[in-house]
Amino acid sequence: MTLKAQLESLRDETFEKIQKVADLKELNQIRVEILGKKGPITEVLRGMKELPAEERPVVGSFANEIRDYLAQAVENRKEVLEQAALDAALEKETLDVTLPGKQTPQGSRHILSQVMEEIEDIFVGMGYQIVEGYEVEADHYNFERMNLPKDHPARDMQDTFYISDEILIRTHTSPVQARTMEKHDFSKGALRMISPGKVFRRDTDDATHSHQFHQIEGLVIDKEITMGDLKGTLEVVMKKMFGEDRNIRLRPSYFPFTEPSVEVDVSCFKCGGSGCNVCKHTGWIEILGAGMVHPDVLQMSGIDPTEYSGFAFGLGPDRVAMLRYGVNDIRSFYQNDLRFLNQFKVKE
Ligand code: FA5
Repeated sequence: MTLKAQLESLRDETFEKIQKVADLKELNQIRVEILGKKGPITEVLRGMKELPAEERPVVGSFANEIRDYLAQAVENRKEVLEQAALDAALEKETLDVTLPGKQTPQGSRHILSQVMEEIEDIFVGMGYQIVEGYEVEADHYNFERMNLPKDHPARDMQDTFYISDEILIRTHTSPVQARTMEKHDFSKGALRMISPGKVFRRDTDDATHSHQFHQIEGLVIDKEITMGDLKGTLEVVMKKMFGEDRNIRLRPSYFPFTEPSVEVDVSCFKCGGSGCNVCKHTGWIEILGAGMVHPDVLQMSGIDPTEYSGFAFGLGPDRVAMLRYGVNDIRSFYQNDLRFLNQFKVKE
């Protein structure tokens, strides 16, 4: 067989092989075998020096032609196989864009946080600062500085968990009053603050009592603050919270840290005062405790009661939320039942 015939049959056999191969790895093997440095075509080209001079260019260019032809065939086959592999992968990984997406459950602020933030916004709008207190508090601030010395009978109403004789978990947010008063620089103006937070008491849980609940403390100290300022402030706040038609009334009460002390009622937002199940047919809803800061409390915080006076109040936002949303058991707020909590879901 002539060299030319040999090359021709090599071309045809290889071409056929290339067309049949179904795998990219095998195709590469064929390429290396036939077109590589040790392949038959390179061998022919290498053996050309044995040929008579006039045949060399003819054989050389024919061998080159075959090499280019086969290289192109490999390239074409490679494209076909790659496309087929891609088609198969796409077929396997078909994405149905009409399927419903996976739902990621999204949380929302707790209803009590929402109510507290709403009350905070009202006071911030009136120029109050928000002060954070400590949930683990000293007996000194929780009781003594609030005019409740160790043997005071009113301590019984606010028993709590003691970490040591002097450290407890606070029973109200009132200790923040003492902590803020002793730090305030009155040369820079009046003190106007609120302090929201958790408080804890040895109360038996029932529909309106929880051993852990929230309070929002309020305190204003300046020269010539009167009971009129307290009443006016609370009236504005209650109207913002429960509607412009609301009225408030003050009833005498007792707290060791205020003198005089009052309980504040707001006219019922459901019946407007005529009597219904929300206001227990009285027309009024008890909403907070308040009073004029006791002179002894001012004095203990280094403030001269002959020069300064002030008012303070303590509000229970859990009870506000209960009234506002008709929740008849305070424990619902703390049981983490999503069927209950999701009713108050807000879009953040
Ligand atoms: C106080 O704690 C006073 N420190 C409030 C105060 C501050 C008066 C400043 C004057 C000046 P009292 O114990 O009444 O007061 O609680 C205040 C509010 O907390 C109540 O009106 C009620 O809304 C809420 N509260 C009290 N105990 C519980 C409880 N166990 N569960 C839920 N809310 C409660």
